[in-house]
This record gives sequence, structure tokens and C-alpha cells, in this order.
Amino acid sequence: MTNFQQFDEQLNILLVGFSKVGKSSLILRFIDNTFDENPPITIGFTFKTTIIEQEQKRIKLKIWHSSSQEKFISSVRHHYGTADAILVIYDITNLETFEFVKTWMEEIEKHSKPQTLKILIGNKADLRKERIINYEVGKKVAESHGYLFYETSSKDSVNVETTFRTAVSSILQQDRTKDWDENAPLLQNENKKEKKEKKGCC
Ligand SMILES: Nc1nc2c(ncn2[C@@H]2O[C@H](COP(=O)(O)OP(=O)(O)O)[C@@H](O)[C@H]2O)c(=O)[nH]1
Ligand SMILES: [Mg+2]
Repeated sequence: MTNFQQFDEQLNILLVGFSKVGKSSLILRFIDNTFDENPPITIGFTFKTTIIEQEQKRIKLKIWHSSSQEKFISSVRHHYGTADAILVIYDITNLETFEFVKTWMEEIEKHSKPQTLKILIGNKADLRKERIINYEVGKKVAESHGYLFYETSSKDSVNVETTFRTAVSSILQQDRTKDWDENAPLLQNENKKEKKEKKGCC
């Protein structure tokens, strides 16, 4: 990873899932390569950015996620249309978070573009003794809904980089020229603005 500001492409990656499944931690691990037992509480709906090099391109990633207090998943709806990839996360030690995956999947099915890459993630895979959801169960749900599937541990740094890199790789393989969602003007404008800015300094 690098700090230079120039980039060839910008991708939006959206993380959704029940509170405390580890959304912030996945982002922290991927971008800063750190883990915090008590990560700062996310306020509202926010993003972090990073620039990575992949497939001879410099790619700016905007990684979005909602606050842990976010109870109304409908408020995330208008972001589905501009996401290049959506990661649905559950905690392998918490059945409620896995059961809630169904709700996210239904929302995503209704509001995302058909070509959006979708990945189901069972996080906290390091907590082996506390595991409640078996790997095979998670994988089956993912496959039956057309999702890729990974189990990750932000704590032990397992599969986090792989998941994000696979997402980027899969997105880059798509024909994204017809991707803009005209029903999502906010993010679209933001993208246009950033592309303009790119010509200047950053
Ligand atoms: N053991 C373990 N704990 C984790 C992992 N990921 C996150 N956590 C912990 O789970 C809690 C919630 O994480 P956070 O990233 O804030 O979840 P969020 O609400 O989905 O953003 C924190 O105490 C984290 O340290 C993981 O992979 N393994
Ligand atoms: Mg968070």
C-alpha cells in the first residue's frame, strides 16, 4: 500500500452487518494493518480510503460502513446502487448476527445492481472454541445466494487482505462502463468530482 494520491480507478466497497461483527476492525486491519480490542465507535455512515496497487493499476478504494448504532438498515439503501462490491459480515460466534444476514441479503437483492460483487464474511474465525456457525453452513448460504464466501479474523490477520484483493480483482474483470446508477446522484457526483480533482493534485 502507498500514500501517493494519484490513481487510475476508484471503487466503492460497502460493508454491512450487525453491530459488533467487526466491520471497523476489518477496515482497520486492511488499511492500517492494526487490530484494536476496543476500536473507536463509528459515527453515522462513513468511509475510509486507501490506494492499492493491483493488476498494474493504482486503485483508490473508498470503503464504506455504517455506525454500530445504525438500527435502520433502510438508511443504507441508497448506497447499494453505487457500491462496486458489498461485503455482508457476521460473527461466527453469534447466531443472531448470522440470522440477520438474511435481512441484509434481501435488501441487497432489491436495491443493488445485478453485477455488484457480493461477498459473505464470517468474521472472528480465531475464536474457535466459541464458534457457533460452521464454515460449511456459512458457505452454503453464500453459494445459494450467489455470494463469494470467506471466513476472516481481523485479530489474527487471516483472509482480510485476500478478501479485499479478491473483491478488487473480480470488479476489475467486469465491464464497468455501464455501471453508474442514475438513481444515486450523491455518490455519482462525488465520483465525478474526484475524477476531476485527480487531474489537479489528488
Ligand atoms: N476475536 C476477535 N475479535 C474481533 C475481531 N474483529 C473484531 N473483533 C472485536 O469485536 C468488537 C467489535 O468490533 P468492531 O470492528 O467495532 O465491530 P463493528 O461494530 O461491526 O464495526 C471489538 O471489540 C473488536 O476488537 C476478530 O476477528 N476476532
Ligand atoms: Mg464500526
